Amino acid sequence: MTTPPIKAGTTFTYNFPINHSGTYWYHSHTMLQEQSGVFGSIVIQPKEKALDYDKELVLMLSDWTNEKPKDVMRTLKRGSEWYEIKKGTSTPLNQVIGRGALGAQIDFWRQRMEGADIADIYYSAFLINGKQLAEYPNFKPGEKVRLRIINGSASTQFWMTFGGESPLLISADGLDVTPVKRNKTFIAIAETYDFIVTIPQSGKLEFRAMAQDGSGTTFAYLGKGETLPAPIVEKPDKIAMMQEMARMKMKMGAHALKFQPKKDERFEMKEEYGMEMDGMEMDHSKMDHSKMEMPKDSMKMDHSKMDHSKMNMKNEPMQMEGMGMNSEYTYDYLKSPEKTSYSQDTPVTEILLNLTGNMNRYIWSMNGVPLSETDNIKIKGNEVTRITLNNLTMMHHPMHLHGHFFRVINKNGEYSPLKHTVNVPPMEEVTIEFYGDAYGDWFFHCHVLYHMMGGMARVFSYETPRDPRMEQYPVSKIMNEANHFYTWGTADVASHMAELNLTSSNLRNQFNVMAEYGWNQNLEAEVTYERYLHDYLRIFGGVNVENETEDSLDEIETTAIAGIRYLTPYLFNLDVRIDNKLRPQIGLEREIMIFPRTLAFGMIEYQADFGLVDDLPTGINYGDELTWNAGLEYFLSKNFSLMASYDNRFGAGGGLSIRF
Ligand SMILES: [Cu+2]
Repeated sequence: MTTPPIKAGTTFTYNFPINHSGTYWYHSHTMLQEQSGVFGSIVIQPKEKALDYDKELVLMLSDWTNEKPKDVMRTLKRGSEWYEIKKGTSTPLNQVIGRGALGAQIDFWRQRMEGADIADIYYSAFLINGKQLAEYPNFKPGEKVRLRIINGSASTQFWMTFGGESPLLISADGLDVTPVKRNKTFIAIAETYDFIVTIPQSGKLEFRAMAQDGSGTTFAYLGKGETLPAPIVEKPDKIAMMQEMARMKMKMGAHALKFQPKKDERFEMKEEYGMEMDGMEMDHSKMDHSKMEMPKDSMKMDHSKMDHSKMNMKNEPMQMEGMGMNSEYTYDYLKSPEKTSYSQDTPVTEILLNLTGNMNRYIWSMNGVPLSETDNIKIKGNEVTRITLNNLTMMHHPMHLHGHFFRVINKNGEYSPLKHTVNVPPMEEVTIEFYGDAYGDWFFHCHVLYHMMGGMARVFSYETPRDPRMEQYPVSKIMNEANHFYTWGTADVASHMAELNLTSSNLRNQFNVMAEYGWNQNLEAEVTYERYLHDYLRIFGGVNVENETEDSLDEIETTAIAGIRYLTPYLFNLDVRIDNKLRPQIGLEREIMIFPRTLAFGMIEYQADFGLVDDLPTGINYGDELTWNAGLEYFLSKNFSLMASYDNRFGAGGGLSIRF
């Protein structure tokens, strides 16, 4: 946030001193341009080559969608199931029941979660240097090649594997690490890893990068001849993940949009949500290793790493190994060749950032507050800032800080590696720290592009004067990018009725238009404005139009309505309202993916009339009206579904559902 955006057709020259070498990349930070391919690699050669290799090759990983990135964001905001269906990673109820995971599913629903989640977007292709399959046949047998691998994806993290003997990992995020032989390696978005591979005497070496959710793989081949295949990483099993999380009694559903964004509730949030530390004594003096034989399903701690003599919590925050499920995501294999710790007398400021998200509305935030509702976080110069990143979501978040390298505290203690991006696995905690020596305002954000645009970002400010060129670009402008309105709609055309729904929504505000018309001459239309008080609760007001007498349009009644809408545990949409004739109404709505591509939906509404405003017919002192419907929807494509339903006003029928 130190230089202005480059306007179309203009040129901007960046001048910066080269004070370190390594593998880096650049990309646009304007809206969703990065998804469209506005990125590239930067390689800075070392002054003196210290490592032994003959040639080098950049491998830039990326993800490609044929959709406009803005439509991708809109699809995520509306909560469509389509990407999961298209990727083959949806977990409909029949599969959940078939696997004996109904209990876990109900536990998820209770916490307003649909299920485990790894990646949200369907991609047409995953690419290496722009190709699904990149061939480099000109390397000669025996040559040592330094692969400079960059993950320039918008929202895809990869598992990398190599054919032949395990390669030598020599560098991460541009900086050298203590070389280590390593094959299967996870690369988060924005990370870079350098490996030295040796071209085999006969055959070509395969490099595989599989999207983390197993929805696709991209390949590179080095050399000529028969393929030396890379190990195949198993696809993750989302139902098993859900069962595991339910077994570990994780508390999910921390707010992504708090009731009072200005109120500091970070510590309460950390306490209330996340892993349940059942019976775990965190007072180290009381920690008795002999008693730490925990049941297999509970937390797995790596005892070898718990060296009490080194447990000076103040200077070297302890990193817990966390749950078994995420054990393959630690950075323990990264060790800096030199000490990275700071002198003991440097003052330390601690910051807690809970990573929070709401899949239903696709809002991402920190401490329950999206970027647009925060102030800058002040960073002190010449001091250490230590940040605890506590992930309270089901997803991985590759967190990136501009302008700094930070220490990622791991088992290597004083030799913990320096990085610019750190992946924080679901429900895990990672500590990073950096010394304040860069001045200006710096963006800190999740590098999943759609999470960043959903609000999972902050501005770190040294509160030094801004560059005068930035005058037209106040920080608030960037901060509001996460608060844009997205608009979507559906239209049903069926044998018994027609229906139109329109929604326009930003973080706190939503406008809805709904119109239903039954060919048997029944209609209902409604326009409402809603205000989100927090993730699950909104207040609304508007106008409702309905025909008075059944099967006749002779009398149309228009009423003003006001009420609350609430997403209940188990994912029911509750609507409680009253109209200007003082008639209360309660409604409940739910949809469930029951088979692949097949959604079941149902709605029930009950309105009571005590005759408080209009007189009831003589002899009656209480009137009521029950409305309900139920049906099925079968997804044909992103925009079309077949639907069939029964509605007690319109009767039964079927037709086409269009999403736009
Ligand atoms: Cu994220």
